[in-house]
Amino acid sequence: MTSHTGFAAIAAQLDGQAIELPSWAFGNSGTRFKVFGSAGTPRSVEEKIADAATVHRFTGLAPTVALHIPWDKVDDYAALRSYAAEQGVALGTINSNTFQDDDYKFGSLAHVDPKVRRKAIDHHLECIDIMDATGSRDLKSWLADGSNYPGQADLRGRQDRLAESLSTIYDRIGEEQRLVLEYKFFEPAFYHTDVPDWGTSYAQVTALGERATVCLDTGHHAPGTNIEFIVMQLLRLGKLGSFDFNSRFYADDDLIVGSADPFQLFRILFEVIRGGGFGPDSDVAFMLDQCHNVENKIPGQIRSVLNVQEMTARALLVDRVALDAAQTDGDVLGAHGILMDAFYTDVRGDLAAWREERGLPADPMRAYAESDYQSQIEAARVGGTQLSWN
Ligand code: AOS
Ligand code: ZN
Ligand code: ZN
Repeated sequence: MTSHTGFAAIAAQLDGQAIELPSWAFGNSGTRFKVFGSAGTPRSVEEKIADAATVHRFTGLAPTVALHIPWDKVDDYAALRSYAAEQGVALGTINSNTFQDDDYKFGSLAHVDPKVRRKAIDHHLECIDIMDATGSRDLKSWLADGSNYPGQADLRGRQDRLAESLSTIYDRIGEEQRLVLEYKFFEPAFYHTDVPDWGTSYAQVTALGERATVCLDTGHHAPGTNIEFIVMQLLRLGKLGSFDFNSRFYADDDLIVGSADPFQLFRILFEVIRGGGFGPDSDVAFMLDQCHNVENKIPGQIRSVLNVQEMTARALLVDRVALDAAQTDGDVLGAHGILMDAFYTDVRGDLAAWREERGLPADPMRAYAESDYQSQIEAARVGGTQLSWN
C-alpha cells in the first residue's frame, strides 16, 4: 500500500470533518463506586464550553458542543449561544433527560400514568424551545424506560404509549429540526428496555416522519454485535441520524472511541463512507458520548477526535474499485486483503503534515500538554462547585 500517494488523494476529503463534543465529558464522572474530582474541572456551563472550544482550537475537528438539559440549564440561551461563538464553537444537539427524577422510576414517555408521560413530553417540548434559542438542529432522546422482572410491565402497551408520546413531541419539531431516538440494549432496566435496538428505534421514528431518525451509540450493543452492518442498514434506509461514539469492553463503558477496538471503528467508518454518510452532502451527526473518569478530560477529548480522524483517513484509503472487483470475482482473500491494507496503513505522519498545512499543531496531544491551558484552569477554577457529569 502506497500510503503517501494514497493519502494525497484523500486529504481534501478530511476537510470539514466535524465531531461534536458532549458537555458532560468535561465534568467529573465515575462509576457507582466513586466519582474522582480533578483539578480544573468546570464549575459552569460556560467553563465546559471553553474547554470544548480548546479541543477545537488544538484539532480543528470539534466545532460544536452538545448540551444536556437540565445539566446545562441556563437563564439565557441566546447569551450562551453568543458566548460559544466568541469561544469559536457553536451549540449543537440538545439531549433530553427523563431518567433522574423520582417520577420516572417506572419510565417516562412509555409510563403507564398519563401525568408522568405529560411531564416527560413537556420536558422534550422545553428542549425544543431551547433548540430554537441555541440554533440547534437535533433533539436527542435516550430513554431509560424498561422493567426488571417478567410480568412487571405490559410490553405492548408501553410500546403504544411510547409511539403516542413521541408523536406529540414530533409535532413540535421545527422544519429545520430533527428528533433523534437513541437505543440501548439494557441498563438501567435489566429485563426489558422500551427502545433496546435499532429495529425498535427505526420502527418508532419511521412512524413519525422524515425528520425523525436513529442515534447509534457504539457502546449500546451486545458483545459481538456487527455494528457496521447496522450502520449500513440504517444508511440504506435513510434513517441514520447520528452517532454517539465511544468504546466498550463490557457494557456501556463510555471509554475513548477507538481505544478498545480501532479496527471496529475503521469498519464502522468504512460503511459510513460507502453508504454516503460522510462528507458535505451527508446529514449524519458524529458525536462523542464519553466520560473521562481517571484521565484528564481535555486531552481525553483531543485523543478521541484524533482517533476518529485517523480511522476516517484509513477508511477513505480503501481502494473501492479493486475491492468491488475482488468481491465480484469471488476473491475472498483478495477482497479481505484490500480492506486490511487500508486498515494497516499508518497515516499519522501524513495527518501531522495535513494539520500543519492548515495552521494546526502537528501533534495536538503534545501541543496541549506543552500549552499552559491545563495549569491555567487548575489555578483559576478554585472555589465554586465542580460539575459532575450529572
Ligand atoms: C445513555 O446510556 C446514553 O448513552 C445517552 O446518550 C445519555 O444521554 C448520555 O450518556 C448522557 O447521559
Ligand atoms: Zn449515548
Ligand atoms: Zn450510553
